[in-house]
Amino acid sequence: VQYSLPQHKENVVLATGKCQYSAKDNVLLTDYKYKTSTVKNNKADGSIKVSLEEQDYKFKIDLKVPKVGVMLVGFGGNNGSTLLASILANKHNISFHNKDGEIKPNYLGSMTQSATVHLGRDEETGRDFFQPFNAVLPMVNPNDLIVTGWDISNLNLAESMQRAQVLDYDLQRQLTPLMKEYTPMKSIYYPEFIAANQFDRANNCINSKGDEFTTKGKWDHMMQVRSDIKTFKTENQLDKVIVLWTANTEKFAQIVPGVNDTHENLLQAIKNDHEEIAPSTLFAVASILEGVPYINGSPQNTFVPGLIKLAEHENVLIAGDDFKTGQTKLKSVLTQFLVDAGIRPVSIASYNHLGNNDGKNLSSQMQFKSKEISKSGVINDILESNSIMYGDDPEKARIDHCIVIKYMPAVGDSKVAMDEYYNELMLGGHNRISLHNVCEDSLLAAPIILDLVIMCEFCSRVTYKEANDNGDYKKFHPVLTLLSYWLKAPLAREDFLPVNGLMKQRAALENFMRLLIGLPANDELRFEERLA
Ligand code: NAI
Ligand code: DG6
Repeated sequence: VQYSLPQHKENVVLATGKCQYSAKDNVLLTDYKYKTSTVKNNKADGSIKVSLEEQDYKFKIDLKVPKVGVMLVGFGGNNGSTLLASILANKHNISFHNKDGEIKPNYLGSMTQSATVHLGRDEETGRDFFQPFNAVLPMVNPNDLIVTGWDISNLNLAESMQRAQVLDYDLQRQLTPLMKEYTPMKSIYYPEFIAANQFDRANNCINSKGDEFTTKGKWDHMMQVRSDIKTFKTENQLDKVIVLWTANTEKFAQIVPGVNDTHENLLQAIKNDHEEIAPSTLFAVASILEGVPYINGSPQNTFVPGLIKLAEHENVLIAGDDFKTGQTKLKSVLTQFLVDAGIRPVSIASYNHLGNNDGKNLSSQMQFKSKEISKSGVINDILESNSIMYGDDPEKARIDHCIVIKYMPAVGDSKVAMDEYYNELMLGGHNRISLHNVCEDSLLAAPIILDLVIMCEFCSRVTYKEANDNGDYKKFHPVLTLLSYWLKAPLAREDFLPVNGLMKQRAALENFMRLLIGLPANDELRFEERLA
């Protein structure tokens, strides 16, 4: 089986014996035996019964890379402008100078562009062989993404980039002529959902007359977004579009029975101009009704039950919430390491201060609350995995974990995160780990946005069925939890819990790529070395 990788100008030859290539449809068909185990924990007689389960699946991967458009809500923000700048710098191969010398464009921080997958042992050298993540199966090249978006602020993207103060001046200078060609589309601004200190920014809104904003006509606002999506898709002759929220953090919406609990109620509530309908709800609904995947990069609970049900009803991919960039990414590694090493975290104090517009918005209590919820939950499943240290009741497996965020304009986008991990050791000892982490928020977030888009698109080209099923191949469940690696508070489908540990999330992605080319999950057993 052989296929080409457009981004890499090389061919992959698969001799795994599990794959077939169909030239007629340009698809790869792969057989995979999924093995898992279930446990019956019988507390009455103190026994634990472990059973093995196996299921044969067939996967179909469409190898044609489509032309993809990305629509960012919050296009003119720090993340939005940094993302566009990174694409244009790479696409036009713009090098620039800073005090360290010449910097060539790159996509560091993007797992799909700058990390690798373990494929096996090199026949000749005996060393492990690693292939770029995006060179296992054909993926969209970020340089080919067509980008647009909405913002409540009317600055063009060159001005937004200057306002963001993220990139070195020499790069900004070279990018300005390209960036100024992009202007955000008008957006929806309902003042009560974001901090009052954002009011001055709102001069590019479909629901305003001068300084007056109306929250009446929510259905029409949603339909305007649908129309923007349709127009963008047609004018750019796109095969696919993905919408991603990287606008300000909103306050949490209340879950109100009869309003946002079912998809029918949610649509009716939009028609009724209900006060719990946020701008992000309208963007998500518009995307889903257009059959376009929607990703939430902020912490607010856009995915109320009615919205998840709408995505299920329309069979459209959704993922969220809140990009996992600096402090939290490290926390989901470090806490997992401690707990898996049998060291008992007792408390984690997480402080951060930042001076960008995100920090300004989060200085308001309701918006901070959304972020606090998102940042607090990331260790729960890790603690719950260890009954020796935290007891049998998962609901009670909690430690002191405080989140503090302060707005400090002087540090700009260079968010400073300080964490103290206080851990219990053997025989009453304690260990204290203090971390000081200057995150560079938008330079960490922009590559994550790329990964979310690229992997979301890739997953939409993979379908599956049980091996004995003669019917059609099916899409993945609309709640695309494979994207959890990039998200602080991973959205889980009903009856499932989120997985936060970064290494588990990474293993899922790596093994997913491996299974699609007929390889078993990476188990690190390495028998060739360990057995006599
Ligand atoms: P930002 O404040 O620079 O950008 C947000 C943009 O959204 C602004 O340009 C604002 O005018 C616009 N906006 C606000 N409401 C809007 C609406 N209804 N429609 C369209 N545009 C609207 O913030 P930044 O730093 O770009 O972050 C964006 C979001 O991503 C924030 O919610 C932040 O909490 C979240 N986030 C950022 C991370 C990072 O490391 N940079 C990590 C995790 C989440
Ligand atoms: C301060 O916590 C502001 C937030 O928007 C964060 O910068 C962002 O959520 C990234 O957080 P973390 O914990 O992933 O670095």
